[in-house]
Amino acid sequence: MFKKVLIANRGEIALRILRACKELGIGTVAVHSTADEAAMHVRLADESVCIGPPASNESYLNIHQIVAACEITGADAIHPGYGFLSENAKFAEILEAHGITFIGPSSAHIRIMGDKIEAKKTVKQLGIPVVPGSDGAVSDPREAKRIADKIGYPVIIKAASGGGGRGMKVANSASDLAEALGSARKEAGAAFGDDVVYIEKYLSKPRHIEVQVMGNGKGYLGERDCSLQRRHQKVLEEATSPVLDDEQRENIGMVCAKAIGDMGYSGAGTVEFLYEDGEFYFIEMNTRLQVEHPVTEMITRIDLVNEQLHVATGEGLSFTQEEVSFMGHAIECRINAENAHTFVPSPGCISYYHPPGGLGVRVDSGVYQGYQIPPYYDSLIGKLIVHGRTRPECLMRLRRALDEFVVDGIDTTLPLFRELMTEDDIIKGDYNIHWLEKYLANKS
Ligand code: MV4
Repeated sequence: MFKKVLIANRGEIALRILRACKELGIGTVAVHSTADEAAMHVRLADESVCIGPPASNESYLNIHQIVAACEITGADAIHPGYGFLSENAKFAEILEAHGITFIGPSSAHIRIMGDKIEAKKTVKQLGIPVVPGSDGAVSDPREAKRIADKIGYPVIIKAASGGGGRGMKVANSASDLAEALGSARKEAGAAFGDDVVYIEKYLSKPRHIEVQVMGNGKGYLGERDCSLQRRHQKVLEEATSPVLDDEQRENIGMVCAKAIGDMGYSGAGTVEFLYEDGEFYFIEMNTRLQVEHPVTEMITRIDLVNEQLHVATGEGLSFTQEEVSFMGHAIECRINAENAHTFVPSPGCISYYHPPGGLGVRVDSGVYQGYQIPPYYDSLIGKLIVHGRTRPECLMRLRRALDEFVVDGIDTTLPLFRELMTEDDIIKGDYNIHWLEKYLANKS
């Protein structure tokens, strides 16, 4: 096992990784910006290194500073968490060249999945069902029309370097198509420095369901339903999906596990699908540990970060697929330092903090009473994850935990979740990717 791991992240995920390292007796190195001197991840780590000023570009994204911190402290591996450098193929490549283990897949796999056209081609060949569309890049409006006529309208145009919803355009008919193509290319060029786009059939009311894969083609850990989102930011995630049965779960899980095995993929990964009318359609693959991984941990009782560490040393997974079972139901609420109605960020001092506890309740957070939330980073300050034997029991417990949770001094999204717990569609699990935005629009 590694002797010392450097955690190239901050906030709740840095704590999550620290905890897994401590349980394995691995030494920990925190890195931090000058704005994060009082952050919990710095306090809990065995050692810490200041890597730069508040701006992420100069600190948490500063590859040279992070590699230097690694060499100074003698850490033998880096866990990137999510966001920041977690899906940066160049970073993984530089670590490979320095003989530092990147706790994640190879730089080659990160690069393939970062190109949405390559990703789709790759997984399609390996038997994963994809959204019908162009086989590759499309730049000529006449070719676009030929493809759209074949797959049928509406169609969606997406950036090959995109993801997270930027640079997407929907065309409802042939008369919209040329303009949608032009504006998608222009937006993609401006946002990503790459104007390559592709075309897909537009699915109008899908759910977003993602499959957790792990390691070496032997592990799939079920799915998460992440359909409740606002502006491409997930708000609440649950496992298992309220709309899948055991047979569907096993089928899509096996297809994904086999594909990543054939690919020689190593580490944690998420295969993202849109799900509509009983069918799965691949859209993207994430090559990192995700924010919402705890719901999978709660229903499988498997520590995903521990497994990542074991896979990264070459030891492999601690479980076989036969040992994996899905028990009960878990829901995660993302607690952001934001106004629950306007979603305006709310940095500042947490004057009082009381997290909930009790059976089936988990809070992953890096904050504490008296902590000053800096304005420079993502507004996620914690996650409330609740487990129950059934979905109704989970909801009942979540309502109770939300009532116990007190965060004073700043605005948080907690009031939104308390509201959602009384909504019929949420209670029934009857929602798609558009549900939350429609709900919020109707309220105001
Ligand atoms: C789509 C789609 C409908 N049809 N693709 C948005 C983010 C990007 N990762 C993929 N996205 C979508 N792709 C087809 N062919 C609708 C979305 C989409 C979406 C997907 C997942 C979660 C939330 C979403 C919100 C709006 C649009």
